[in-house]
Amino acid sequence: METTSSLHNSRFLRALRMEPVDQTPIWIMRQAGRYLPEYRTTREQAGDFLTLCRTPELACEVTLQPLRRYALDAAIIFTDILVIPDAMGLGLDMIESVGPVFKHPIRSAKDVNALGVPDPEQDLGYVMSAVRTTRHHLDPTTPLIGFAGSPFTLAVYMIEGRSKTQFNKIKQFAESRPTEMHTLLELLTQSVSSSLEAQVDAGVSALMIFDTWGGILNTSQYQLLSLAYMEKIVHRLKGSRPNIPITLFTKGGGRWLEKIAETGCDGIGLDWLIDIGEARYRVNREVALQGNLDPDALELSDEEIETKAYQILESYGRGSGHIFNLGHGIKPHIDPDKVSVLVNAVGRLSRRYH
Ligand code: 1CP
Repeated sequence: METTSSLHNSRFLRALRMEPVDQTPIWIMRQAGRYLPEYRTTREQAGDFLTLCRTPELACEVTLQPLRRYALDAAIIFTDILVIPDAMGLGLDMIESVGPVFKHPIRSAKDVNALGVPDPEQDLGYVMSAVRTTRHHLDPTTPLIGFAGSPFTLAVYMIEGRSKTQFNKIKQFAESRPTEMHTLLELLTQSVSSSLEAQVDAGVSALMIFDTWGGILNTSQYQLLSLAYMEKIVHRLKGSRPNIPITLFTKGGGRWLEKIAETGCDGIGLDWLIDIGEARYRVNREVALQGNLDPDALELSDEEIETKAYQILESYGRGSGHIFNLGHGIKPHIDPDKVSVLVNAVGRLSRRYH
């Protein structure tokens, strides 16, 4: 079987299409990041996080770093979900030990009405250049993943103004200003869709939408405020860029797998709280599943990491449609050698399931 001879036939893209593979593909959420010493060096060279994002050669370099160390099946372009709100005029600052902060958060209806939809090639041109540069330097058979935040998750940061919040402002805004809330989500849907289309045109082979905060909502709010807008994005992309697989990741979304599958997405990202075998049963084996090792498992012994990887492979069972990953991003204090243990274990242990 020809499995790795071309980009189209890469394990990662085949698994997303539920086609047979020789072993389970793997990549790691936040695989380029602070746990890697070479990332910290390049970030220092850039001076700060946003300069790193805005310098295509450096963004390309950090995108490729994890692939030099590990036998990963996909690269993910180095950028951030918050560059879209930044391009909409909110002014992103990345403050050491605080995290992302917006200079002009959304406080009123007036603030929503002042927002525009960014032109991806003009206002986010550095992201598209980073994609083109990375595609040029990346192994031609390795897929590059493009991404964006979900409209709801972006709205959380835009209204709360910063990370590590209690989510009281977003909940208050959604309750007391439903019209403006939907106007904002609609603007974000357009902005995210055109950014994803431009990333495809620049060379990414798959797309992922990170809905990090959809899980703070109850079921009806989730459908209304988060899922409905992700569904609009999926529909638009399926019309405009039909061959590009889309994975939706809602952290805490195990409650809603059937509904997420109904959007027409190709893959669902799972956090570590749900059993992947149960998830596979619930989606009727109709979409691919990505996940779902607890990120804290990388602090365990090598043997324990292998056991945990085995348990996930065994729970998913035989056949394609599984992309191994963590259930959320890798943490900055993890020992890079533990990632080798995991990647090698998944390669070795997964063959018997295919
Ligand atoms: O170097 C640094 O100190 C900055 C840390 C960092 C990194 C490495 C931030 C700030 N962003 C990124 C890059 C990034 N962000 C990538 C590409 C790297 C890769 O995956 O290899 C991706 C996919 C993201 C996505 C992202 N950014 C999400 C969604 C995924 C998730 O983890 O839930 C979110 C919520 C953000 C916002 C953000 N940007 C940065 C931080 C520290 C955060 C989280 C803030 C918070 O805790 O709310």
